[in-house]
Amino acid sequence: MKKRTYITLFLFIGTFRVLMAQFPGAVEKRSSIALEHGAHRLGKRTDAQMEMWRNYGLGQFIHWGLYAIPGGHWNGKYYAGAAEWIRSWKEMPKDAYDHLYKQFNPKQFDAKAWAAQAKDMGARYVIITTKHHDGFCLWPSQYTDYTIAHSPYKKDALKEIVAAYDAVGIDVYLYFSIIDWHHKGYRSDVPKTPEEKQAYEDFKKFTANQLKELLSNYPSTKGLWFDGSWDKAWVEQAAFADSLEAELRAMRPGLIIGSRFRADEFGRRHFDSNGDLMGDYEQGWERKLPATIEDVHGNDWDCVMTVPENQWGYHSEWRGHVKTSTELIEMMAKSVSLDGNFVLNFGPDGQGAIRVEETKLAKEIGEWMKVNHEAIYDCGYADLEKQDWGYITRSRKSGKYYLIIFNTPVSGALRIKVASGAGIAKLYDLANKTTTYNPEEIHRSKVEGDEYFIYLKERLTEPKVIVLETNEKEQDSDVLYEKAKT
Ligand code: FHN
Repeated sequence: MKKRTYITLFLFIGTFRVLMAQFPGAVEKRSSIALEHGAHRLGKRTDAQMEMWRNYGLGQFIHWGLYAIPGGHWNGKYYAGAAEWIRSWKEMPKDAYDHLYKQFNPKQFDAKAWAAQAKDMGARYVIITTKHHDGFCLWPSQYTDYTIAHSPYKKDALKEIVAAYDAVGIDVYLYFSIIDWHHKGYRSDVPKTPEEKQAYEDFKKFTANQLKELLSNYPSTKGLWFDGSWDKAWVEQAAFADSLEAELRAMRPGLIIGSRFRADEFGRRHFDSNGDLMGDYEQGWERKLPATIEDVHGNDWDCVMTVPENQWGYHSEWRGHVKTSTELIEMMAKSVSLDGNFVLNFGPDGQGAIRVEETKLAKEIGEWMKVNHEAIYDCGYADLEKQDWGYITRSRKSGKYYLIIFNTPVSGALRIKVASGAGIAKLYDLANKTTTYNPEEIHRSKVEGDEYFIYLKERLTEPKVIVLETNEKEQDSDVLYEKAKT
């Protein structure tokens, strides 16, 4: 390449990068090809239902099914994998697992107690496993006998759960696994023989029927949370899954479905072959968090998190690191500061009881939320420079900023850079609004006009929130929403 060509290319890339940096949410397109089964919408959904989802902040995940009975052990042996996967362990006879439903009789199951605990924790939505990979249905599906109706419990546990959470004002989302180890037609690999192909067609019909059944049996549910859609066989079903998704959306206007349901015609999942998100929010943040706002590409997203390292269903013996409530609160604050929701998983045992460790965490998170929920609910990305002491969120409704502090700086001073020319109007503790930080305590930096140092009154022993109101002109929520979009 000639020197001039190099310079032109260099300048072009430079200009492009500068533009991209100004619009961190913009997705760098890999290509622009005509897709029949790619994303059907560009950018965020802006309807009321989705806005409600975006503003939840905190959710609860529940994994509950037959795997809760062995609880990660079989014949006295410890299973080192995730408890809900025990059926796939060589030590666990498949047949033995498939008969566990005959023992499913959770005497301590109390949906109202679960809902009350979730409410106390501050959760605003719940995702409940209606059917995990084992294929066992927590509702009396008319399309299989492998359901709770055929267990000694007999009753529709899902109905009890939906009613209990509805009653306390927590929105319900239904988890549904595309993997179904129990269904004869289910395949993980692409079916090859005509018999296999026919069997897989039956499985697809069964899947569609069950999903429609769930939506009509539980009309108050707000969305579907899909899982297990990575199988090669399913990835090939772009056209089928796309039309099924359209049917489900038509059945329930406003229904929320994440990016883990279907692939495009080239097998791309989550993001289609043009780099656009398929579904209403990104569902790829499992047991991990984005580092910066650029990582979320301007999309809605949720982070689903386990308490131990990788256990979703009940495992009677947790090994490895078990997260503390402060760690979980920090993950929640980080999620909201990057425009996402944080969803914490619970795995009730075979009797339907929520384990002591989870109950303790729910209580501690709830105590923090009672004081500080304003910094989490209806909040999102603040568009202020990230600081080492913690996270900044901003209310999409009031425009207030929340400084969620996890580490007291050695100097005792929190650095904050407000929007250019905004200036600080009010600064006070969220826990005690009378604890204000008056102007003498704010030493405006001489170096840069909009940078402040806020001197904390004490070293923190637990995360605390300071509310910051600036002199920015009042903006209506639409404008704020646009800003948060990045
Ligand atoms: O295999 C499952 C796992 O058991 C669990 O249900 C999680 C929850 O998001 N999803 C799958 C792994 O990605």
